[in-house]
Amino acid sequence: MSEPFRFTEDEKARMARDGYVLRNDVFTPAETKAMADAVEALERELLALKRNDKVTVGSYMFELQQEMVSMVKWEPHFPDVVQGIEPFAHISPELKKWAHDARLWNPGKDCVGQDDINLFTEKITMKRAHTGGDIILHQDYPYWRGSNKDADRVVTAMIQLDDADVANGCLEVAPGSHTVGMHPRKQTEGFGSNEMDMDQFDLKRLQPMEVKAGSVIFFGSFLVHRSLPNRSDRDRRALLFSYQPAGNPTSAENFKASMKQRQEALAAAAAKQKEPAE
Ligand SMILES: O=C(O)CCC(=O)C(=O)O
Repeated sequence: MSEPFRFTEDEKARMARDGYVLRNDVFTPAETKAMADAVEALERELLALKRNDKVTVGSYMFELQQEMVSMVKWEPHFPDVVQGIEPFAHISPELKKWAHDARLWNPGKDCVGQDDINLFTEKITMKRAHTGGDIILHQDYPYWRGSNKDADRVVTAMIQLDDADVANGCLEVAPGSHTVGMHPRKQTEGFGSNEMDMDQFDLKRLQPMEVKAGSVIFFGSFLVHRSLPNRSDRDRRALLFSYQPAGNPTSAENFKASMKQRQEALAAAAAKQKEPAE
C-alpha cells in the first residue's frame, strides 16, 4: 500500500510544470495555533538574549546569535521587529517535530525525488502587522548552492500560520519560472548578488498565493518568489521547512562549522557601512 499524503500524479505534473503545489487544509486550526504559539515562545526567548550587532547585507538586516547558533533577520525599516529566524529546528524541539510530520515529510519525498530525505534548513517568517517588510524577489538556489551540493533538489514546504492575502503580504510565485536555472541577479558584490535583478524579470508573471492558515505550499529551489510588505492589521507568519536528499549536512551543522566566517563577513559588511561615502 502506498504511503499516505504522497503526491498524486496530477500534483507531480503540476510541480514539474509550475514549480510549486498548494495543498489546502493540511493542518487543523488547533495544530496551526500550536505552531504559532511555539513561534511566539521562540521569539520571546530570542528577545530576552543579549543583542549583537545588526548588520544590513543586501536587502536584509542580520544579527548572528551565537548562543542560539542561528541568524535572526530584523525588519530593515523597523529594526526592533524580528523578520525571521533561520535555522531553528535545533533550538525548538516543539517546532522541529512538525518537520517530520508525514503530511510534509511524505510529499517531500516526491518533491526531492527520492524516499531517503532529511531536513536541510528551516525558517520562520514573522511578517508582523504594519511593520512586516518585503522579502525581495529571489530564487533559493543561489543562496544554497555554496553549502549544498544538491541545492537544485531542495524543496520547501511553507506552512501558513495565518490567513494570507495581498493586504498582509502573502507569498507571490511565478509559475514556470523554475525551468531556466538561475535568473539574472543584481550586479553587486557578496550576499546581495543572490537577489534577482527586478528590471530583468517580468513582474506580471507573479501570482499572489492567497491561502488560509493551515495550508502548505511546496516549491522547488528555482521557483522565483517574493512577498510584499504587510499593510494590514494582521500578522502573516509562516514556517518553511526545506528538505534535501539524505546524507547532506543540515544548515545548522553548516552554520556551526562556519560561525567564525559568518561573524567575519558580517563585521566586514558593518565596517564597510561605516566608511564615509565617496
Ligand atoms: O515568507 C515569505 O514571504 C517568503 C520567505 C522566503 O522566501 C525566504 O525567507 O526565503
